[in-house]
Amino acid sequence: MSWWQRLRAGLKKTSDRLEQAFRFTKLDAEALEEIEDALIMSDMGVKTAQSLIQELVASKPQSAQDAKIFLKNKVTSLLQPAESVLNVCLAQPFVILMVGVNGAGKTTTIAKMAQKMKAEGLQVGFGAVDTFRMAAIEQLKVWAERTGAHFYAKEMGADPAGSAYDAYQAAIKNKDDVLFLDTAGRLQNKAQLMQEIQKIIRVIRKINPAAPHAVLLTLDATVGQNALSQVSAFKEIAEVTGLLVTKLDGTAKGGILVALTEKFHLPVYYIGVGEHADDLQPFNASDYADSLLGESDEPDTQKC
Ligand SMILES: Nc1nc2c(ncn2[C@@H]2O[C@H](COP(=O)(O)OP(=O)(O)OP(=O)(O)O)[C@@H](O)[C@H]2O)c(=O)[nH]1
Ligand SMILES: [Mg+2]
Repeated sequence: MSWWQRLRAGLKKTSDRLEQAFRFTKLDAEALEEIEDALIMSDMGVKTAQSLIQELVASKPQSAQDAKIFLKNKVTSLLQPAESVLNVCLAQPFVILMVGVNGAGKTTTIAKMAQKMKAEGLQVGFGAVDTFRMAAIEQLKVWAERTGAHFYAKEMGADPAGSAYDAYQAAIKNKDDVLFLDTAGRLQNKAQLMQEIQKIIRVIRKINPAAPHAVLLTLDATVGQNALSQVSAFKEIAEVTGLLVTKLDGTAKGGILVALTEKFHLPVYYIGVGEHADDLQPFNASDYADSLLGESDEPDTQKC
């Protein structure tokens, strides 16, 4: 399956529901209720769904197709502020601190982003800051070997902030263009682990007060509305500069990106629809709205 097909397949539950809701002959109360239900069930949030319905009514669509196009354009404009390119040329090395809850997809997303950066000719380094689990260090090491990234790690159990510091020093010495710091997954309600992120930031700022140049929060889209509380919690302890949203090929309902953008106005740099490198793609508001609403055409611009 192409990247687009995987995204379509992932969001099928939502797009099927919306397609069904748009099979009305008259935009009456029943039809509006069905569209509203489909929007709410997509995880975009009740308030957003209700205001979209109000705007839809006010636009006085002449046909179901009209109504669908109106909604597609609205969803695109709600998502537009999130469309953004991560410019890693602003510093060398450009330090990216990866944060997120357990299993969100941080480590694999690092590997996928690194693969893209390597293809652009950038030199990449990985710092193993998740020192709690041997398997985490090993996993990152394997990805470093596969992607040709430099790998920086201390022994298991080492202080995470100290590991980050050493990785940064080594990346400077090796003239890496980008340094990813892979932190351990942490529940947003575990205060001590959350504070550790602040310590990591404090320590690497001793090398450069502008670092980290990006703090990227990886979110598993299948958690739905819980993603909102994850962003709130991580934003409280670190200045999250952008989002990476994974697993949109799974049981995600997709509307969560609308809710996230409305609430936090953070860039969404990449979305993930699978486990391979090509399954991570830059976020495009219009293509995404198309797949959410079940438009059948593959976008003109090939994604891979
Ligand atoms: N289907 C699917 N699986 C994904 C995607 N991104 C990551 N995964 C899978 O999710 C699982 C967890 O990914 P990791 O990268 O290890 O997650 P992590 O956030 O580093 O996890 P911890 O280090 O334990 O906190 C792996 O099996 C990945 O292959 C995606 O976009 N789609
Ligand atoms: Mg990991």
